[in-house]
Amino acid sequence: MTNTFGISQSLQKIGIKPENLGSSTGINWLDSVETSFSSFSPADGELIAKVQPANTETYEAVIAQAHLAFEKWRTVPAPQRGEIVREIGNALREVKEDLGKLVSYEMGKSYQEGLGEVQEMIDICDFAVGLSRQLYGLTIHSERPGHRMYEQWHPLGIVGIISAFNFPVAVWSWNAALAWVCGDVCVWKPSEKAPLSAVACQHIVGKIFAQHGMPEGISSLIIGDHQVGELLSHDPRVPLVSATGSTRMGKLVAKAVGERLGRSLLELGGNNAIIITENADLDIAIRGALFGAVGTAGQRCTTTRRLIIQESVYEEVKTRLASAYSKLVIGNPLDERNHVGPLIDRDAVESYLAAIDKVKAEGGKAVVDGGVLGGKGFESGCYVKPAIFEAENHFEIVQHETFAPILYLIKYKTLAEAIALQNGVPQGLSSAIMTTNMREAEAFLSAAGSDCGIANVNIGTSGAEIGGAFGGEKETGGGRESGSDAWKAYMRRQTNTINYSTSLPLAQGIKFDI
Ligand code: UN1
Repeated sequence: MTNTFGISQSLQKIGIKPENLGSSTGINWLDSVETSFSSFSPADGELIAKVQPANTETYEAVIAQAHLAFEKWRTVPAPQRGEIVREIGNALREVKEDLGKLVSYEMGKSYQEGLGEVQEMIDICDFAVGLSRQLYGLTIHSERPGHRMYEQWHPLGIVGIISAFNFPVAVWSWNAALAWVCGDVCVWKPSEKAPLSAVACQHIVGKIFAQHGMPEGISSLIIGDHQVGELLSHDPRVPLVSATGSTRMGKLVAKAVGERLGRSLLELGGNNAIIITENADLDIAIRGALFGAVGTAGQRCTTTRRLIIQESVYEEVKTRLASAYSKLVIGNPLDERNHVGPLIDRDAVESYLAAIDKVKAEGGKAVVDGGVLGGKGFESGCYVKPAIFEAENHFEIVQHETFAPILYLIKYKTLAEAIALQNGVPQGLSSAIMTTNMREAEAFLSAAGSDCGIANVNIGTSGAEIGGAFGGEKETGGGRESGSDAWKAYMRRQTNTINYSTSLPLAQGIKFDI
C-alpha cells in the first residue's frame, strides 16, 4: 500500500535526486492532494511535501493486505528472507547520501547525523541477515523415556511500528529488519512531523520486495496523527506494537494493547545523566558531554540532560563546557560547518523556552543562557541556543524530559550520592560515568549502580551501536530493540514435546490407568 504525496521544488533545490528516493518506482510525486499533511523543513521553513493520511478505510485495506502478505512471507525460509533484507541494506548503501540529506532537511539534524542514521539502517540490515540463520531455540531433556523436547520460534504476524520524528528512519529499520527476518510483516506509522523520509524508505524497500515477487503488504505505511496510532494499538490483528516516542504516548499504547492482551515494545523518554568523577579524563568527559547534550539539538531520547559532577572538578568542568559551548556554530543542518541545527518545529521552541523559564523560576542559574535565534538563515524560527543551567536534581523541570538542548549541572560529594542522583528520575534509558578508576566504573555498572538500560564508561549517553539491545527501564517502557536477542520480541515461542515411545507416560509421574 502506498501513499500519494506531493513534493515542492525545494528537494531538488537541496540537491536530492527524487529518482533515488522512489519516483522511478512509478509513484506519483504530486504537487497537491486534497486532504493532506504538510511537511515543513525546520531548516528553512519550506514546504517539502504534502502527504496523504490514512483513514479508517485505507487502514482496513492495509491490514487486509498485510495479513495476506504474512500468509506468504512466513513460509519463506528465514535465510531467504535474510537475503532480501541484505538487498535492502545494499539499496540503502546506494542512496545513503540522498536519504541522509532528506532526513537532515526534513527533521533538522546535521547532515553528518543524517548519514549516521542511514548507516544505522545499513548496520541493522547486516545484523538481521546474520540473524536470519540464527533464530535458535533450545532442546530440553524430557523427564519421560522415549520423549524429546525442544522449542522453536515462529513469526507473530503483523507488527505495528510507531516511530518518532527524531530518528525518522533508523528506529523503524531496527524494528522492520528484525521483524522481516523473523517472518513478520510491518505496518509503519511514522511521525507526522517527518513523513517524507518514511515515504522514501517505503519506496526503497517496496522496490526490492517487488523484484522478488513478494507481496507489497510485507511493508506498509500508514501516515496520520495519533488516531492512526490508536487504530494499531486497539487492533487485535496486530499482535505486537512497537512504539518509540514520549512516555505519555507510550502509556496510551501500553494501555490499549494491554487491554487486548497484545504485546507492546516501548522505547520512551530518557533523562540521561553523565557522572563525572574526580578521576575522569576531562578531555574525554567534556567531548562526551558536549555531543551528548547538543547532538541532534538535544532531541535524542539518549541526549545527555544532566551532568552529575564531583565537587572537586565541578568548577573546571563548568568553565570548560561554557568555553566549548561558545564555539558551537548553529545553523542550517545541511551546511557541514554547523554543529547544531534547528528544533523540529515552533512548538518544540515553545517547550524549550518554557523549560528555561521554569528552571530559572525554580532557582536554576544560567551558565550559558538560552534564546531563540533570529535574522538571516534563522527565518524558520526553530533555531535555539544550547543552554546550560546549574540546578538541583529534584527540580520538577530537571525530572522532566524536555526535547531540547538544555543541560543541567548538578554537584555531588560521594559516588554513592552521584549514583542515587543518576537514578533519581522517573526515566531509565541511558547513563554514563567518566572515570579512569576501575572501582568507580564497576560500582556504577554493578546491580547497585545505574538502573538504566544503557550504562557506559568513558562514553556519552547517546550514540549506541545497533549490536546491543536498545531500550530502558521505568518510564522508558522496558522494551529492547535492535541487537543482542531483541529479536525474540518479534516471534512467538513454541515448546514441542514429541513421544517416540510405545507408551504414554504422564509427566510428574501421574498415574491415570483404566
Ligand atoms: C532515539 O533517540 O530514539 O543511541 C534513538 C543513539 C542512537 C539512537 C537514538 N543510536 O543515540
